[in-house]
Amino acid sequence: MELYYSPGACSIGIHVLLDEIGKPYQLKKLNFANREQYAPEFTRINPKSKVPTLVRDDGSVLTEFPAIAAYLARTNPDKHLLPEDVEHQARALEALDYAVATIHMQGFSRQFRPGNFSPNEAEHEAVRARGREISDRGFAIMDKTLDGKEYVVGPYSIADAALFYVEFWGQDRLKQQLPPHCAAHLARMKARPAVQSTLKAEGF
Ligand SMILES: N[C@@H](CCC(=O)N[C@@H](CS)C(=O)NCC(=O)O)C(=O)O
Repeated sequence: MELYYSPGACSIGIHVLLDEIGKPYQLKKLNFANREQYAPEFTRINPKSKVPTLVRDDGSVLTEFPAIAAYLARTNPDKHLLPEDVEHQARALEALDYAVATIHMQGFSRQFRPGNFSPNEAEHEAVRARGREISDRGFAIMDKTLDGKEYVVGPYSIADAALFYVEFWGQDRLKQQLPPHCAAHLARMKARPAVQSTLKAEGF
C-alpha cells in the first residue's frame, strides 16, 4: 500500500496506524507549501486534493480518515485496533468522528486556514478565535472521556490515532495547553514505538 501524506498533517494519524500494524507500505510525501496536492499527478489519484490518501495493493484509492482507519483495523484484526465488543466499538467510532469532524474540521481548520471560512482578511482573527473555542471545548470533552483510562475506550484503538493528531496539533504545533488527561494521553501515545517511528519518518 501507499500512503500519501504531508508532514504533520492529519495523515500522521493513519501513518501511526500503519506503523502499529507493521506491514510494509510506501510513503508518498506531498509538499503543501508547493501546492503539490493540487498538481495533476496527485489529483488523478485523489481529486479531493486531500491527505490521508491510501492506495491499496489492488491500486484502488481510499480517502477520508475514518474510512481508512476502519479499513486498516478491519483488514488487520489481529492488531485489535477496532474493539470487537459492541459498546467499545461504538465508543471508539464516536470519539474518532468527534476528533476528525469537530476538533479538526471545525476547530483546527479555522485556526490553520481562516481563509477557507471567510474571504475577508479582517475577519481572520475572529475565525481563528472561534476555531480555538471549538478545539478547546473538544479537548475538554475528550478529557472527561479519558478520565480513569489510558486510552479513549480503555484498550488502544483507532480513536487514539485520531485524538493523537489533534492533540499533537494543539500542543506541539500551536503550543496550546491541553487539559491534563489529554496531555497524558499525548505523552502515552508518544511513548509507543509506532508513534516514535512515525514522528521520526515525518521529521519531528
Ligand atoms: N475529511 C478528510 C479531511 C482531510 C484533510 O482535511 N486533510 C488536509 C490535511 S490535515 C489536507 O489534505 N489539506 C489539503 C488542502 O486542503 O489543500 C479526512 O477525514 O480525511
